[in-house]
Amino acid sequence: MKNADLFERAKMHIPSGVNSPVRAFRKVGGTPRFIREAKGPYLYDCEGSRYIDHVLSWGPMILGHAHPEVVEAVVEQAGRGMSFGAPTELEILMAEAICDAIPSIEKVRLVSSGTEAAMSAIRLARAHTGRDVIVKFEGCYHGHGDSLLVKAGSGALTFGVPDTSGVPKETASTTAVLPFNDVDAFASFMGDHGPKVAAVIVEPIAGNMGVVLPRKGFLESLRKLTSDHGALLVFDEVITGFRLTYGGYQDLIGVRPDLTCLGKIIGGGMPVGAFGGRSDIMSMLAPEGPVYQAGTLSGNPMAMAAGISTLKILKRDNPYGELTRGMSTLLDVMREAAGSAGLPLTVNQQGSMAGVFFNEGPVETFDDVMASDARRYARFFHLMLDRGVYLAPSPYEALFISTAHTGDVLDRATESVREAVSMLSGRV
Ligand code: HOZ
Repeated sequence: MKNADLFERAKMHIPSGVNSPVRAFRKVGGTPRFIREAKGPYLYDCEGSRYIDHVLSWGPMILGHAHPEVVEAVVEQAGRGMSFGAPTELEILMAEAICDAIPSIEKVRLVSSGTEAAMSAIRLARAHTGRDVIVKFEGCYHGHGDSLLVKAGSGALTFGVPDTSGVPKETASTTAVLPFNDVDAFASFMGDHGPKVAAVIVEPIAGNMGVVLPRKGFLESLRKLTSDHGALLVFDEVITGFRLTYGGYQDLIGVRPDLTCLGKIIGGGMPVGAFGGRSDIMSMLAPEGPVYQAGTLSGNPMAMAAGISTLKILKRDNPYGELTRGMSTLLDVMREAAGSAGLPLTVNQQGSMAGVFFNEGPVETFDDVMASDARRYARFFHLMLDRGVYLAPSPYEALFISTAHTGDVLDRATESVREAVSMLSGRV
């Protein structure tokens, strides 16, 4: 079976042949790989080619693919039933684990995706404050809910349609978009419109325009000014939750949001999302309160089994130091190779996630990201793919590693980076 044949067949009945736009490879060119299976650090496509996977399902597979303990938990649960549409103890275990790990979350509701989590958090914030305006930041992505798909990152940015069609003007007009990392712009906006703002939502580390770290004081200012103006602060930790520490990035920096969105790692690879925070706010959710939110598959037992076992392993093994060291090894080689080739390269790293930009740094804003050379990234992507390393097929996504990326695997990925970067400069 060929990737190209499957792609043609997929296009017959699936728009563009994919169920999420970035997968179509349009920003990098070429044929998407159709994955047959994955194990540890590797993906295997339908042609039998093996790739070291640095996408890791866009973040969730922090333990690598098909981790035996996670698989065992899922298989066991499958034997007991896959969906009940009724409460389970597993949901309580998950909620307890989240609330224990992230102190700002006093109560949490489980949903099926990060999109749902962000959409619901926004609805809750509007109800709680009785206000309509949402503030988001350029290049941050919070799923594809209508209010949040304005100047968004990820696929929306990859395909240059950050303002999607199909969203009513009235809805888009209640979302204000400000530059990420610009405290003055935020302070001035809040000075003018603060009393109308229901919530400010932010990825505390932007992970959907590559990886862009918050400048010192940025998140602290969001916290202070939202409190001053009676607006809620929502951290979208769908990517960062449990990726950088056992808990949220918020715990590393000591900024406590009112609401937090989670997803990815807490589902261990299964479709999951969660939003939680202050008890007085969360209590406004139906049936206790007037804010309706529901889902047949919310808290699904299979997803809970995968997520709980993933969290258990992360808590037990505390692999975060090792993950950071692995990523640093890879990136050091990347910087060194670019340096000796005289290639402009900026790498933003936080623990086991990173953004790779082909331009002079620093890359701290959306404009800096847009100034990076997307065509050079596409070339880099293919040079790496040819060497059996799978990176995100877009310059506006993150690079991840898992606990399975060690020893030989890391050596091979590192060697591939060295070769690919040198070839980019035309020296080999
Ligand atoms: N929004 C995801 C990355 N940040 C892409 C999901 C996918 O294409 O699978």
